[in-house]
Amino acid sequence: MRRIGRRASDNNAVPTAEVVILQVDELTEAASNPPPAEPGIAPDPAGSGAIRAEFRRAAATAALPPGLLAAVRFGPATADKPLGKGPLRINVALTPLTPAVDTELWWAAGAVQHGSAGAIRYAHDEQRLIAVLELDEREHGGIVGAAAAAYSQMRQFQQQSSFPHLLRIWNYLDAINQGVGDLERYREFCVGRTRGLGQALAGSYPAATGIGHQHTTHCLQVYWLASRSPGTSIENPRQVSAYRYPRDHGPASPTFARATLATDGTLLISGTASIVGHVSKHGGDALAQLDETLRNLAALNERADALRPAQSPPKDLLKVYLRDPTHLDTVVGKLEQAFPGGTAIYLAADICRSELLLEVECLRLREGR
Ligand code: 3EB
Repeated sequence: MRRIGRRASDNNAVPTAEVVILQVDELTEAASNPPPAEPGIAPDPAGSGAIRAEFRRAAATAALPPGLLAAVRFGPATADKPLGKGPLRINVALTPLTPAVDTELWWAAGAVQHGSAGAIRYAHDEQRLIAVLELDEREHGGIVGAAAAAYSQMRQFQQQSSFPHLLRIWNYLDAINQGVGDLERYREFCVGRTRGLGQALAGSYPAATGIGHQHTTHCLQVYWLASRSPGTSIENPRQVSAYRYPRDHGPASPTFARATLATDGTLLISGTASIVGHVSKHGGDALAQLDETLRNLAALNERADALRPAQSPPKDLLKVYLRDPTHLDTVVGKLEQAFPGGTAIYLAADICRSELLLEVECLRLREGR
């Protein structure tokens, strides 16, 4: 992955070899069965192979439409996770706060294949791969061991993958603020993540989210989007890069970039909060935190705009993580104002620093829909 912004002194250890993934039970899904034209849905209008995603309500997708790479549903876990048929299904154990949308659909570019490798389940098309890894902390001696195992497995999988370039990672864990000082579970997660990654990705981190469940699952869930072609990491001029946070924020820095710009012009913005420099701002004031967060998002969009040609108006898919659901009304109006034409999923969730009340991530699509 190329980098923009602050310089990294670390080695770039990203594997670039095109090697076939070890596939346990790869199956080809009906390439000859193109998705039907639905109102408002054009699975790949220009045949461009660009990233295409949308938010929907699960009730409306009880039977998922064909042509999907993956479906990420937010809410209580459903019974079965069928393997080897249909899109990759991921369930994230966070409660949606509005009835409007609760499912993130990723459309496929071309034929979909899927399989598993160890605990990793994945699906890929001709351009990209989405994979998920869910580990029970109790089988790894806690969050440090689970994070180390997850990231070690991801690293090995990605190093052999035909889609070696990580664009985006989502991390969800229990009780993220439990524990004091360096024993806070988020900081322990960071220690395990660094242990599992080693020098892989150093200097070319992808965008990420790190968020806490509000009830016990015992599960560390990591899912990621990877590509055949490298993205460009983008940093925020208003913020210290997370991987350069000073020691006060924990023994191991968070290993993510503020955003990744994919080769198709899609911008994947990390979980973004009210942090300026490396310091949390506006403790206790949700509205002020939202304003600061919006300034951080605007700075990232501005950086990305300078790197790619003007295109059709963007489509923004936002996830808003709220520690306290009573802040919902305050946040919705302001966010809709800041992202006219955007779609948001609001989720009850804990944020990685206890003073932060909210976090917002954004997928800025450029396919003019
Ligand atoms: C921050 O800016 C807020 O640990 O992967 C945002 C996105 C945050 C990703 C991660 C953490 C992570 O430091 C927290």
